[in-house]
Amino acid sequence: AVQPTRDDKFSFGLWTIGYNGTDPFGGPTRPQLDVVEAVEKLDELGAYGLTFHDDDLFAFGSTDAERQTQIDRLKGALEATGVVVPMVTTNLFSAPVFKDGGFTSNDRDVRRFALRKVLRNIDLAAELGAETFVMWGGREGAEYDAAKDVQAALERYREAVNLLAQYTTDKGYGLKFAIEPKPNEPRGDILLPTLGHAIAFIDTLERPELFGVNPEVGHEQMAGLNFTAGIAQALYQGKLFHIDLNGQRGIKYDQDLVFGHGDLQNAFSLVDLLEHGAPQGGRAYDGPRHFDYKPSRTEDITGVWDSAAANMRMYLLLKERAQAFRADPEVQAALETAKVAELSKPTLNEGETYDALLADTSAYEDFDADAYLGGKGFGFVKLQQLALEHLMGAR
Ligand code: 3MF
Ligand code: MG
Ligand code: MG
Ligand code: MG
Repeated sequence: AVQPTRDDKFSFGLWTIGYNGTDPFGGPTRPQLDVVEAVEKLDELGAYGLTFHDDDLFAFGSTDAERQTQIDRLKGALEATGVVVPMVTTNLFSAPVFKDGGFTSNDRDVRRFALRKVLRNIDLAAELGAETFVMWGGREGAEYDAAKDVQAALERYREAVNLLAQYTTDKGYGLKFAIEPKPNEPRGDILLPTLGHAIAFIDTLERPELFGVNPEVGHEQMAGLNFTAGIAQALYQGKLFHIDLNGQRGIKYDQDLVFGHGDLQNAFSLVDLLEHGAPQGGRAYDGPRHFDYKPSRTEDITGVWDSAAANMRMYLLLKERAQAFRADPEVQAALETAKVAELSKPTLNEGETYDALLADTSAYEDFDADAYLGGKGFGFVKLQQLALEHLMGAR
C-alpha cells in the first residue's frame, strides 16, 4: 500500500528533482538533470506527472529551435512512459529583467515583456494538455515601502491576469489558473503573501471562477500559519486548484524539505483532510499531489531519487495512519465527546428568526452557563493524544 501508483496522482516539478544545489552562498553541487531522464525515473518510481517552468525546460533566451528541441524531447519521453503534464508554470523571477518583478515591475516595458512571455507559455501548457497554470509571483514585491505602490501593483496584477483569462477563454484552452502565495523570499515582502490574501484578491477579477490558489506547505508555515487550516478554508471557498507539498521547520527561510520532514503533525492532519475531506461533508480535493521540494545540496543523484521516493512514501504512510485514526472506535468516541460533528449543525433551528431566538428562554434565561465552570470539558487533549499515537504507529 505504500508503493506509489498512477492513481495516487503524485507529480513533481522539474525544478525540484532538477535542483542543482545552488543557494545564495554556494554554486551547484550536482550536474544538470536532463528532462528525459527525469521523466523516465519519475515513471519508474510511480509518479504520474511532471510539471515545469518554461525556463526549466529551455534556458531563458533560447532560440526557437533550441526551445522546440527540448519540447520535442519532453513529448517523446511523455509518450514513451505515459507520464502526463498536469500543470505548467511560469518563471518571472530568475532572469535579471525581472529583478523588480514581472506583472508588477515599476518598469512598464518589463510588464509588457512579462505578459508576452507568459502568453507564449500558456500556449505550450495547452499544447501539452495541462489543466492548471500556476503563477508564483516571487519577485512581485519590494524591500522598501516607498519603492512600491502596493495598490498600483495589485491593479497591474489584476490587469495582467484578467488579460490571461481573456486569452485562454478566447482560445478555448479550458485552463484554470492557480496563484501561489508566499510571504517573502526572494523579495523582502511579496504581493499576495498568504492564501487568504490571494483568495480575497481573486474576488476582484473579471473571471474569478477561472482562478484558485496553489498553496505550498512551507510558504504558509513561513508566515507562522497552520497549513491544514488554510487548506480547509481554500476547500471551503472552492479555491483549492492545486497544492505544493513539502516540509518546513518553523519561521525561517524556505526550506523545501521532503513532505513530512518538517512539521510532521501538520502533515498528518493535512493528509487526513485531503483524503477524508471535512468529515461533515466539506469539499474534497482530487487534483495532483504535487511535490515542490529541493533535494538537499548534500545529496548526489542517488540521494535525489531517494528523496523523491521519500515524498511519496511519506504521503502514503500518513494516509495509512490517517485511515487507522478514522477507523479507531476510541477515536470515534473521542470525536463524539469533542462534539466535532455538532459544529456542522446550524446554530439556528430551520426557519428560526431572531424573534424566535429572543423568545427561546432555554437559549439564555434558563441556560446554565455556570455548568461550564468545572464541567463540560471537550476532551480535545485526549483526541490529540490518540491522533499522535496513530501517527507514531503506537496504535
Ligand atoms: C518558490 C516556489 C516556486 C513555485 C513555482 C511554481 C520555484 O518558493 O515555491 O518554485 O512553486 O514557481 O509556480
Ligand atoms: Mg518552499
Ligand atoms: Mg517554494
Ligand atoms: Mg511552490
